[in-house]
Amino acid sequence: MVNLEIPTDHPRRVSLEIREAIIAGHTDQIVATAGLLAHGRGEAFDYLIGERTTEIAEKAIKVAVASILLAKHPVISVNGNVCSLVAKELVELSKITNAPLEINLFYYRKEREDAILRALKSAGAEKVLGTHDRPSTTIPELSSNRRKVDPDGIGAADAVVVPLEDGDRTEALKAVGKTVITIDLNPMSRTAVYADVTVVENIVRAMPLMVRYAAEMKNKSVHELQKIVESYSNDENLSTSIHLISTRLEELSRDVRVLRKKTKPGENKS
Ligand code: PTJ
Repeated sequence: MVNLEIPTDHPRRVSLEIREAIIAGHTDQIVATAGLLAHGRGEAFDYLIGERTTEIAEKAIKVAVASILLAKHPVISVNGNVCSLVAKELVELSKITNAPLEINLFYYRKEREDAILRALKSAGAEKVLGTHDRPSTTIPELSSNRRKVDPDGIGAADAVVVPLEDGDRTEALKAVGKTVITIDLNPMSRTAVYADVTVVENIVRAMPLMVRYAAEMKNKSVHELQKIVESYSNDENLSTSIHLISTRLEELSRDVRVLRKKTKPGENKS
């Protein structure tokens, strides 16, 4: 539900629409108040990468999908921001890759869990793990609410997709031997640097591409998928992403006039 009427020719239309989706998610109790701040941080990094899917992000997306397809028991962790922005795509990716969805919240409130469950169900999810009526186990070395996980989900997973994640949990998941795949616009966040695969991209653009590649790559052999994963270095991916930001800033610092260039709504403004 969008409260603000955004003119179709507004140069920042797409960004404003995403913001409205987060605000609506907050009104509906899906998004934590801190999730609004997390979104603002993401917006700032999206500006720095130029609000587009970079080549390096698309490569990381393919590696992320290959890692999910190779896993014996992959799980997709869902928080409030992710649910409010890409519920439909989460369900699609879960179905294509047989990776169950598990609600796992940093700022846990039962009302939020219920709202997220409703949103996922209305987006087509049949089964959702991590709800309060399910058994739970704990991830050692983690003190936040997120230490509670579903024994049939993250508890048993060999690979976990944790988009828009806080660093402590990523480190704890790594410490118990799980492969961690994340989507995070900040290539310097702790999650980004501790994960095995970091897609430096807005989740709004990343998830539809992950769904598309999952459908395309699902029938690849294990050998082909392994080749994709083995040729990848997450450190290189992060270095290139940071370099891309610094190059872009350097170019803009030489000529800011390009920032005044007229663009169509949703196109890179710079
Ligand atoms: O719903 P909850 O209770 O589990 O809480 C969720 C939030 C997001 C509030 C919680 O996990 C949190 O505080 O996360 P952080 O530590 O702020 O990390 C969120 C990361 O996601 C930051 O590095 C942001 O730059 C990044 N981010 C924000 N919006 C997007 C994003 N990355 C990709 N796409 C976005 N749209």
